[in-house]
Amino acid sequence: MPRILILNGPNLNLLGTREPDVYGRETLGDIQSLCESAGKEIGLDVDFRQSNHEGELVDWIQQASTGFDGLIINAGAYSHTSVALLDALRSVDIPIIEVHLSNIYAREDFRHHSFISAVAYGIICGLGSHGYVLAVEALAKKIAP
Ligand code: DHK
Repeated sequence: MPRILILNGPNLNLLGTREPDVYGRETLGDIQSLCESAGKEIGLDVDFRQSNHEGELVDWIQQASTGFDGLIINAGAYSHTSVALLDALRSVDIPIIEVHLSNIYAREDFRHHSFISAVAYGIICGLGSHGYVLAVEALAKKIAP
């Protein structure tokens, strides 16, 4: 069965209580369950992780080359700051989708640029948790069209 890795960056562990007007009331655990169910339905094995630490995310991205067929990433605030994540993603030869819960283009100017976008073949933002499910479905089609 194809395997995909879903990575979540800093502060996403606080979903449910953090700025619910922006990020919704679902927890990261809820989103994990949605992704796992979507994966099960399509026939994708989903490995879902979160870290507040840039270096740990870099390590996981580097490891994604072996054993994973695709990657979904919501890098949180590191999307807007991290050349290290961009470089790590460039070293990985699997399809990447960038996801944001909120519409980053309707928010502060500093959120309008994402380093991740340069290496993603698709970007989903503003659709809340449903964006993750759409990303799982899109990645499944990309991996096994
Ligand atoms: C999540 C964050 O934590 C922010 O730093 C980003 C993103 C947006 C989201 O919408 O999922 O700017």
